Amino acid sequence: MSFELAAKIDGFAFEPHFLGESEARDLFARLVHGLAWTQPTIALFGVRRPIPRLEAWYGDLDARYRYSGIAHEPMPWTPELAVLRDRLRSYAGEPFNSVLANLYRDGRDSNGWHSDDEAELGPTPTIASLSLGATRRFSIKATANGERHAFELSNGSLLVMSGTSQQLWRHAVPKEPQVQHARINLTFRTILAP
Ligand SMILES: O=C(O)CCC(=O)C(=O)O
Ligand SMILES: [Mn+2]
Repeated sequence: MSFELAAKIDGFAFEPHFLGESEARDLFARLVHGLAWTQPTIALFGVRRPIPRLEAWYGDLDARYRYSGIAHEPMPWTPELAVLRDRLRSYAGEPFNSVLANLYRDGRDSNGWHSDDEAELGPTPTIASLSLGATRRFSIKATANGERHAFELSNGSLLVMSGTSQQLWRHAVPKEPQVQHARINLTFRTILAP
């Protein structure tokens, strides 16, 4: 989809060059080796399977979070993640206190249809999603009528989802078997106090 169209979907703001190419590439190289990646399993229709990507959860000590039946205890901020958090806090005007990092090792890794609608995020969460490495498609589908759009999330791009975006849309990162390189996505979130 074009950037013009992206700008018109309420609750989605796309900044293709939030980080410069080389800064984003350097950051990718440090995070791919520097974060404590795990591959949790989730139960789907009674079958436990590893998620089709790796993930790592960082944040303030009290920013606990459950999703897809997984309890996430945050690890303490790394220096790189803390710098990005501070930049994104001032850019988005949100007190982000955690980040879920996803590592898509290649185009066989993916993220299925979901909304980030957990109670801990409140009804209208702002989520800042920074992409590093390989470009991957981010598809959105309206819960009401199935209307679909897609963003190409390239190295250094930032997608900010806010307002009713999690209520009105589901999103996914589909498999793209032709993609041979890895991608890291950092979703900065604000976990509300229990
Ligand atoms: O990888 C992405 O762009 C999206 C990740 C995502 O939806 C999530 O972590 O909830
Ligand atoms: Mn999500």
